[in-house]
Amino acid sequence: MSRLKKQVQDKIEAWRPRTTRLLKEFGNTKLQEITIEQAIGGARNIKSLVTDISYLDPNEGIRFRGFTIPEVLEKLPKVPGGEMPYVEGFFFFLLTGDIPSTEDVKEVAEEFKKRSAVPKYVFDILKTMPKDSHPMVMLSTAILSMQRESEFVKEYNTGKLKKNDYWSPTYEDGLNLLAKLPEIAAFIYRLKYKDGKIIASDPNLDLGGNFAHMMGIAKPYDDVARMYFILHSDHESGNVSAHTGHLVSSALSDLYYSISAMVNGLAGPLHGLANQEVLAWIQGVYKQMDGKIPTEEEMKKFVRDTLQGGQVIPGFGHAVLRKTDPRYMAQREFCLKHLPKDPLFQYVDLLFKVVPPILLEQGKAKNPWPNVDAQSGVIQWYYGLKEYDFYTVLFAVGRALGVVANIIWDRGLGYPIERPKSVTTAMLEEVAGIKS
Ligand code: HAX
Repeated sequence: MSRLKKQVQDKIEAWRPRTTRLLKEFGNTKLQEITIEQAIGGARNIKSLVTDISYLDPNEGIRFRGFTIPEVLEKLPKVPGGEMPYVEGFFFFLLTGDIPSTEDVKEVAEEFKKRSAVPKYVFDILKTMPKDSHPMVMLSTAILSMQRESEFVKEYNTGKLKKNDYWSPTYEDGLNLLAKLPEIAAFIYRLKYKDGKIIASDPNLDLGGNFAHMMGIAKPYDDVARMYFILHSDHESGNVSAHTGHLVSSALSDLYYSISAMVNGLAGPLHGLANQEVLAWIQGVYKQMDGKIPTEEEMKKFVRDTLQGGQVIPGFGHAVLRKTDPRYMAQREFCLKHLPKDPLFQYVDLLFKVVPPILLEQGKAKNPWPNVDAQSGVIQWYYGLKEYDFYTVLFAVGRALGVVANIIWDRGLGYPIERPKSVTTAMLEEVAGIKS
């Protein structure tokens, strides 16, 4: 057993009594009351999920294992010559809650390399898909096609796998899948947008560096990739992609089923696809402005026209956050340092200025501030990745890190199949005292 796996095992075993005690001794303790608005309104703020991997404070934003984004970026071991931490070290940190040593990072990177070979049939399947398939459909299909590789299924089918050990083959599936995702994503990109001219993986590089290499994009895109995967990894458990992964896995569907489902949830325009929508929206403005940077007044008009057309302003608002997303701020800092004069960045900066007051004045959005998706496409565009319908694939590779870590822990702590209760409209009317 690898040192990381042993560490995860020890941590899960030490943690289990806390979960068991809460369940057995305090199972009837009330956590909150639920309103009709919450039942109809997408379960907003209903506290019914448990995770120790990240926590989203509405005003502060995300903390991974108790650390803010600047702390994570500062504390984790960096790739020599780069500004960003190893993705492999970040995954170690998500799984264990400990800051890895350089030695730990090296070991995880080796583990990933050993598991990175993508079965040939995955590439064959991708090549036969219709040319206009969305890259998220291709990613989801590629992941699902590998379900036959599941170690969990093999062990489960022996009839000998005990519940407390479910996490172990799930860990194997998780590492096997994560190690392959960068190559699959880069393959989809090169197949779809670069005439199928595939660049072979370079086993000497770390995950982020190898991804940039396989995409065919020069430095510092390797750091952009690392930052992007880390920032998008986890946002506690209730968002659509993380929740879908957890939900599907709670039926003991293996990680391939779960992560493919996660990808499908992320593909919606109100969730991960918003980063593609932001770029599409900005490009629309750009064309109408003939490439000129709009004045504040001109930009306000574009925003108001969009709202009047009944559409949302992509990249703004959030179901939980009530301030500017720190993932947005981390990327903004990167832009200020590396591409301050970029016209698209100037567009986005102008939007940061004009959109919140307009949303406030409209009075509908509970959070008028920008989220992660408002800023991320600009950086990709600047480094030459202009095919914006690919952006959510990048998000998915990052998000898989968090969802895999969560599912390993879900299984370790024996979380049951998820099954919230539904009620009828008539029942709600009765509770509300409405007489028909
Ligand atoms: N532009 C215009 N209207 C907005 C808005 C925006 N950016 N954000 C919210 N609203 C509107 C909602 O559509 C809703 O209108 P109705 O009452 O007419 O239905 C009203 O304000 C109240 O919504 P809310 O309670 O503030 O927001 P929700 O929790 O329902 O939804 C969303 C949160 C993120 C989906 C929403 O803010 C939105 O659609 N934003 C634009 C899309 C986007 O950026 N999505 C990415 C979010 C981050 C993420 O998950 N990344 O992956």
